[in-house]
Amino acid sequence: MRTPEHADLKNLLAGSPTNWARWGEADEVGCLNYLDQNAVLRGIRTVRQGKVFTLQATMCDPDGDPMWPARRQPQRANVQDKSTYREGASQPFQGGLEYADDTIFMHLQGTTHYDGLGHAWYDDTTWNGHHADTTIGSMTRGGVLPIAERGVAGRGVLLDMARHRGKPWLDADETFDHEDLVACAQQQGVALEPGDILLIRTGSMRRYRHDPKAYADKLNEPGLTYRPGIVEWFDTMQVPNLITDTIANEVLDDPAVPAKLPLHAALMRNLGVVFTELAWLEDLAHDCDLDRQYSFCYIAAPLKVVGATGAPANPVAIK
Ligand code: UVW
Repeated sequence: MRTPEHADLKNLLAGSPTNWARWGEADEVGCLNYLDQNAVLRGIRTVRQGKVFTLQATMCDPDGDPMWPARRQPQRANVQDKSTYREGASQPFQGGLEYADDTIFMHLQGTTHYDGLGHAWYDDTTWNGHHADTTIGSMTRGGVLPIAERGVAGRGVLLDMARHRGKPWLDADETFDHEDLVACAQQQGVALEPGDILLIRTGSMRRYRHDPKAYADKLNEPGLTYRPGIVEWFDTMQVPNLITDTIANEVLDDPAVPAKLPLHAALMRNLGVVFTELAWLEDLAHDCDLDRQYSFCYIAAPLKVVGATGAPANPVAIK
């Protein structure tokens, strides 16, 4: 039973911009279309120092990995190693070479990952107007494969909201909006340009590694929140890809907003902004704080998993 204050996303987002059909009815990569050859070269032109940062969070950490509660921790296991040779279950190759192998069981969204544009929907309709039945069993529209095949490259800009607010990490339910992002960029001395890939650091990964139990006990991450004008801002800025160090790229619960995860609806489903979640931004952010270079060449591609709603990635930032 819905309470009277519960607003349907359909009502909340009535009149909000969409990019459906903008790049054709068959499009499955949305705002990645902004990353044309000139945009890639614009990213490459930011490289001045030769510093490389990898942005995937370590996975299968003995202390656990941050995870949406409905998802299980990844489980990696050796299926062959020195012990299987000792037990006689494996035989060395002729000449004596032996090897180790392992398997993993994981949610494809169980570490730093890209989501396909059909990953989240409302009103039975996904990105570009496809029926939500296209998600059943295997994604026949808006899966992660088209993103994986295209790849993502361009000018990335880090907005370090935690440092901007003078904290090691934002509080569990702390929110910010597009105006805060602009203020953060100004304080950092970086000019945001249309087509920039946005990386937003809340410090949540650091907070998780500091105390995983406290983090999981009160799971409400900080993050972007829905405010009038925010969708228009993303649209005007032509943001192709939003990357954060949180599970959902937006605050999980904002009492001032009468619907959950409205930015999945407004940005991913309606505008076609590609989401990357659970990124490790700590090393990059520390370096940006030291050298004050907050723009870089960002390059990423998720794994090419046919039919998947999302897939892991280890993005790279080069300064
Ligand atoms: C949900 O928010 C449900 O999933 P994700 O964090 O992968 O977008």
